[in-house]
Amino acid sequence: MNAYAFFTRDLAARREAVFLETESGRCYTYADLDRETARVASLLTNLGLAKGDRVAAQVEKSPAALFLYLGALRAGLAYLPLNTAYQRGELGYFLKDAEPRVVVCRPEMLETFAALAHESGDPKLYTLDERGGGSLAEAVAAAPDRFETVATSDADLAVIIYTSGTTGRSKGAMVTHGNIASNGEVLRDYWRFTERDVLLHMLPIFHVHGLFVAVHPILLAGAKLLFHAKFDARAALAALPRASAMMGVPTFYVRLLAEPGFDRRLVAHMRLFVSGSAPLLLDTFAEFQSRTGHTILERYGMSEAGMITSNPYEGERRGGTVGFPLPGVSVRVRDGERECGPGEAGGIEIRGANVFAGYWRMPEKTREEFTADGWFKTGDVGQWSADGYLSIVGRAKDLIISGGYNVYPKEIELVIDALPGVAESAVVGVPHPDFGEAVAAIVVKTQGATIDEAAVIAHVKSQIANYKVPKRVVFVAELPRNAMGKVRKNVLREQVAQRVP
Ligand code: MCA
Ligand code: AMP
Repeated sequence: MNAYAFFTRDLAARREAVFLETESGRCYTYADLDRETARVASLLTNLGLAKGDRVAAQVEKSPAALFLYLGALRAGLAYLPLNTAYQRGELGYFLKDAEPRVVVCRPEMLETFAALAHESGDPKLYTLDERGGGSLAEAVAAAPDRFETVATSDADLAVIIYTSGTTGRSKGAMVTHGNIASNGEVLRDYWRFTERDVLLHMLPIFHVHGLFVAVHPILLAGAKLLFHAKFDARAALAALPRASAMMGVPTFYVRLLAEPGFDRRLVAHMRLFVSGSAPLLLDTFAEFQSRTGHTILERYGMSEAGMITSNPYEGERRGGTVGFPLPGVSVRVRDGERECGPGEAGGIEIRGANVFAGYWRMPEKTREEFTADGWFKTGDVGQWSADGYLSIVGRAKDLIISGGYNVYPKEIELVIDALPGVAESAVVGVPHPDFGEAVAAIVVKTQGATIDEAAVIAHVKSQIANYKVPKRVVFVAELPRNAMGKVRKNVLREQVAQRVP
């Protein structure tokens, strides 16, 4: 079934209910959702796009951007959301790889995309600004507001999410209608969303957390979103009295706790706080509990699989753990071929209707990431407790998670190594009070080179997304290596940890 049709199957009964309210108080009902997504779907279909064709978007968060996603879904097209921090080089790769037929961008990026379009199949370009204006808005406004949702099967492609890889090359995770429909329904039920809920939505909508997890259960429940363009602690304090639930990355909760006005009284009426995308530190978990009386519910997921495990709604929410496998999701922890018992660390492998269909045009890579018996290897290292709670105790993949964004060291090392004066570099994640982990670079100069920290930072900033830029650059005479010649990143991590932030 088409996931949009599934999410909105009760829409006729709640047309006048508010689906989304913006920061400035503008409301969109479920009837508006129906009309706006019909217009998007009509426009895209009338352009000749057919099932499976890609629609890419690098736009600011706005109701129109959300309707673009849901309209593409409704038309059976594959939506490709792009982080607004991505720069030209990153974007060029995504467009060439995915070959979208339509690209929607911010007005100030039109020239960049026009230049890239020539090398990637000449997609049709539209603009959309943060207020919902631009050539897309004009075309959508002129399109019919009725549309018969395109029938799709569970296996049909709904979204491509690019995730960086350990080699520095990004992979497009193919997420299907069946993946998002099943996961959305499980989350609505597990976290008990009903039409009475009001979710404070401050996450970006170009990743799974903000686009799927914080939207699909709301649609299915007929609930309401308080839709803010970005996270802001003060704005959250002002909005929380009208909300019943909130979802965020750990940095959101760290920043809320830094606000003196964030107290028990302000959130006494709240039903649920959910955290994910990165480890929630035990300190944050405990301080939140003592300050507000609420126990944050931590869950675990990834782009390739949506949500995998969750702490319980009722029952003990245990800090430092990500709870139990969600209904319909199987999780095993293995050390090689052997299943680990409680207290033993091993690779987390998963199976279920939530697991993606593979990496876009990378059959080899896809095969590598699945076991012979069909389980997806997450690259996370986990451990069961005796009573069945899963903890994430490490990562087999060389990955840094900063403020909920994934950063693969290899990609940054390649950029730094290309700078004249650099002999080689190593990038590691170090503890950071705000972002959980921060990117740090260790650089070896070529003989006689005069580059400094500012030059390295400026160079990286000019090439790739800003959240990937090292917060600190440290120069050393040589990189520590093991007998195999591999850089000993754990040694470097300890050496630079004291020097960040
Ligand atoms: C911003 N900056 C960052 C980050 N965000 N640096 C490191 N890590 C970050 N996450 C830097 C910018 O480069 C900039 O530096 C400066 O901070 C200010 O930027 P600004 O955009 O104003 O920052 P902010 O508004 O304070 O943003 C911080 C944030 C944001 C609110 C924590 O990063 C955020 O919303 N993160 C959520 C990420 C997320 O949704 N992840 C879900 C992935 P300069 O000025 O030098 O340029 S989905 C997922 O992981 C799976 C499926 C799951 O389980 O959910
Ligand atoms: P992404 O590729 O952006 O979907 O990020 C997925 C990764 O985020 C997972 O593979 C985990 O490493 C990490 N992650 C998500 N939720 C949690 C959590 N609650 N605790 C620790 N790591 C998490």
